[in-house]
Amino acid sequence: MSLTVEIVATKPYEGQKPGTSGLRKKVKVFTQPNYTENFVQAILEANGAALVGSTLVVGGDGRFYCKEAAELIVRLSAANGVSKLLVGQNGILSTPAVSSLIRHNKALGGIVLTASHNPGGPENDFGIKFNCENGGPAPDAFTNHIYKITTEIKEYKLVRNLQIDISKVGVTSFDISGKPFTVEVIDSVANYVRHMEEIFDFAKLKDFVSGKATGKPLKMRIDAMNGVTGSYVREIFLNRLGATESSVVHTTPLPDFGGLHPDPNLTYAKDLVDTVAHGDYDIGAAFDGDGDRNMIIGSKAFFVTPSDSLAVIAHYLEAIPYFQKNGVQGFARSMPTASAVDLVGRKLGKEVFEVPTGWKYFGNLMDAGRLCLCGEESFGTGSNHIREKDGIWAVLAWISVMQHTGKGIEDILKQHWSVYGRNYFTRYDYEECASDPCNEMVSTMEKTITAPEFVGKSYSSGGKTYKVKEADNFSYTDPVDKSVATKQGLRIVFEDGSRIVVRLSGTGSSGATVRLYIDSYEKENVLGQASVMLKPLIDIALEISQLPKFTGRNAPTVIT
Ligand code: VG1
Ligand code: CO
Repeated sequence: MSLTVEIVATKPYEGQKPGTSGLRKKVKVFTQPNYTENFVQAILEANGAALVGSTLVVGGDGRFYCKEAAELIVRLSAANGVSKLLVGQNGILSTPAVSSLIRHNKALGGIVLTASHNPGGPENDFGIKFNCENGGPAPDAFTNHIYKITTEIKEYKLVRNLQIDISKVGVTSFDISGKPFTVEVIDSVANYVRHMEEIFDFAKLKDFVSGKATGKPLKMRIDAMNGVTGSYVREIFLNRLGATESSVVHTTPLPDFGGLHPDPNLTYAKDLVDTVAHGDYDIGAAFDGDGDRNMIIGSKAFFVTPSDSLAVIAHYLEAIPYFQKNGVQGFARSMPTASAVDLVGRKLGKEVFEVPTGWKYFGNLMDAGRLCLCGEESFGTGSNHIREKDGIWAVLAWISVMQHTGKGIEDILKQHWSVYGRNYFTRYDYEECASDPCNEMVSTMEKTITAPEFVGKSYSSGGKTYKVKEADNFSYTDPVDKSVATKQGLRIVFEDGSRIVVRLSGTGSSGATVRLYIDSYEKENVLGQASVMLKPLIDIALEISQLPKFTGRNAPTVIT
């Protein structure tokens, strides 16, 4: 039976502007009549003529409304001339898995249903983002185009009667007004697991994890935080690497993440941190809702900052077969990320890039063959095996480093610092503040720090004095396509290389979140406590930004 395309009249909704990584709003916003339809239609149209006859990947982190949204995308795609959809079973695919699938299938792109680390459930957040044919998040020019379409949209196209059961793996073909349309529901984990097996030496890792090689099994606690990684974690760590059942927790993806806030940091992954602090573990790890972030802790919950994690992996890339085979190109980090990886890059004679916050800025450099490893301070680490950060990949990289060195995590870090010195780093997040005062704070601070007399000024606190070397609102010119991103965060750099960075989050669903990043390098004094070492600079940052006055907050919501 041939199905027909229906044209449905609609009106624009305000505010469908993608942020750092897609559009994120409350579920109640997405479920308004035509809201999701409008945005998906805009994504499809933004692909222009390439959409007709294309293949797209669809999947998400399993949060509330994912399945309904995936089914809706099937009906909209069918009506807009897409020829094939690869849909994760039950709508489930991690963000790195989507990126991998797009690349393996040479798809035009993928629609990812996630609000990442934001809480899920009917009262919380949903999100949609588009990844392009390189597998990476759509660049600014593309998301601006999507946004423009949402402001002018008058109709969307739908095949209303198309019925599809995405709970069963299999291929279904349809006839849409005489044109073929295929939906292939795929196993959510199979392709990704194969990809990881190509990158790492699973046989070696299995002997290490199971204890066959060392005489004692690796004691792990891998916490999927009820997010999408649960299914991947079980297959990889239990079935392939032979870890024991008790090594993995919270491995059932739940629509509300079981009430957890699936953000792998010291505040929201408290259960992991407490358990590893009091128990007998060699490594603890957690991921966010969509599986692209990771937190790594060592025995006794020894915390590895994401900036250090990146630098250590860079130093030991030869422990990973993928890099032995493909070679090591340059490294990169987002601007607020501490510059530990730069030191490794310098030593190895590699290019090192500093890009704005958001994984989309790494893609061009990877596509141009100039970048193979990158990271963000926000618990993002990844390589050019895909075009997204990849939480499970990072844990496999760390286990490879442990296997390669025969050392524990704390020792690996201490040795690294003894060679390179240490970048002390902390981030303060002030979540859900009122928007207007935060915008005012940023514009006031921008005026202060870009005034000519600001450079050369000295600030003192806690017996330390810092002299301003330069200050700006970070802007970035992509070395490959020369596109420019402006206003990417206020940055004060002091003479000794220490930095204060302030920016507003682009991933929240309401209000404003202020992020304050503090970074200070020490060549010799590498065994201090970050909170103590950075206290003077934090006080100076609060003074210059007048953050307590503008936000009314005396303490951050999250400290990393
Ligand atoms: C945050 C992080 C940023 C990350 C982005 C998406 O953005 O700071 O580093 O790329 O989230 O990650 P913002 O604008 O809120 O600071 V995810 O795992 O939420 O897709
Ligand atoms: Co994420």
